[in-house]
Amino acid sequence: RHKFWETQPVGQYKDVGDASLSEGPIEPPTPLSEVKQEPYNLPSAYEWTTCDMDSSETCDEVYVLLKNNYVEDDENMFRFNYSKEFLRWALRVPGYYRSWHIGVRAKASKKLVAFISGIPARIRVNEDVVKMAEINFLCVHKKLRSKRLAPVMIKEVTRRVHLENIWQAAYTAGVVLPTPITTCQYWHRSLNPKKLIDVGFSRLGARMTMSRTIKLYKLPDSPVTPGFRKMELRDVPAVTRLLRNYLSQFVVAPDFDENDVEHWLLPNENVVDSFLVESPENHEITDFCSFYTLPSSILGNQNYSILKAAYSYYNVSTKTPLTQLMNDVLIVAKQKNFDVFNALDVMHNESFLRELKFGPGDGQLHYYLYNYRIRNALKPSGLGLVLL
Ligand code: MYA
Ligand code: JJ1
Repeated sequence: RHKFWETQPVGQYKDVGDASLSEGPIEPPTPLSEVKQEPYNLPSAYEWTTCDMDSSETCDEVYVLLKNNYVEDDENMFRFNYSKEFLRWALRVPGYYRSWHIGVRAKASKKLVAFISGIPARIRVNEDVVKMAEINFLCVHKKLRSKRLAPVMIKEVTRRVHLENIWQAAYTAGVVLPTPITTCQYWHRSLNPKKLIDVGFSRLGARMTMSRTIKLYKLPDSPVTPGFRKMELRDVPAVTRLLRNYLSQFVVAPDFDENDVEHWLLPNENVVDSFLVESPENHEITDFCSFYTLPSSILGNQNYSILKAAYSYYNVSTKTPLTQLMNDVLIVAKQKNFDVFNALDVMHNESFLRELKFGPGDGQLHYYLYNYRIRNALKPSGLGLVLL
């Protein structure tokens, strides 16, 4: 059934529930001298290119490829439209390897027709912190689909990750592959219900009018928690402590240090927004919340071309109830003109989704590890990792 994935060191369907298999790497690292030195072969009309994301021209080519060919919903009404600034942020991370930003060009025209990326990360699985690659933005131009290009790209990124002496990876996909560590549900909170209904993102509920719907989703004008403010550079040490302590309870989570927190969580305009609660009494940082900006193109609507979506990222509450914290972040997202706030049922998110009027979407997100087996089945609430 999976001619390619059956050959890879990933959890196979036949092994699900086999208690004799232990947690950890599926196969051992090979000596670096045995890693293939030359790139895999592409069909002769195509060539490999390393994408220099410092170059605004190359960044623009990746942006355009993804804008026109990346992930769509099951009815092809919306397509992710990651911004150039977002792609730079997602790919030029602390310690990144330029060689992991891999493109494929048509030899004749030099047009970019496919892309896959990896970035380095330390991911903790139970007690072990493992150096991994996070693989994302796998994309093949619509005109080149179903030609088995994706397996070649996956093998090539694997080779380049191996050359850096890294043997594990984490990735997510909307499709089922062998075999998810867990499957998460997308939830959506309407901020601009009229537009969402007009573009077909949501429907008017039974026995609901437009004006009742608008009233249902109304939010206060500004956050209500005393001491709620934007995160600043000086907060990095306190946020790192808060987040590390919080993430330690999940089975799978990133092992963030201060450099990672500065990169991933310091506010970056139109890319990532972060807020915290500083106690008005003792100036302690007690709570934290964040979201990233990922618009979608609206395919074939007369009135609107972009859906402005915020995605819940990392949130930590120790003093402010999580529901109140998330209500404040919904208020900020509404102020910033987002149409919808999205979240997965990871970490403690289930505790606020229904109360804050999120509804389940029609999409799921499957999480995977490459060359690492997890012993026990994982619920989404055991996952402390959000990939972009
Ligand atoms: S997930 C986002 C993926 N991108 C999209 O969905 C954008 C729109 N779609 C496309 O661009 C194409 O349809 C893609 C497939 C490129 C997805 N992950 O070339 P093919 C398998 C993994 O004929 P195409 C993200 O970015 C499929 O099961 N495998 O197909 C994370 C089949 O294999 P098998 C996938 O449709 C990516 C084979 O490919 C995916 O032209 C993580 C068919 O190839 C998918 N999303 O192209 C990648 N979709 O026969 C894995 C299909 O066995 C990383 N396939 O069923 C693994 C870790 C690597 C590093 C390891 C380091 C140590
Ligand atoms: O956004 C998604 N679904 C929306 C739109 C559906 C349009 C028709 N298919 C949705 N809307 C309902 C919202 C409603 C608001 C009021 C309360 C009730 C709910 O369900 C879905 C997620 O649900 N998104 C996708 O399908 C996009 C692809 C998801 C897989 C992503 C793969 C990521 C790649 C790895 O990096």
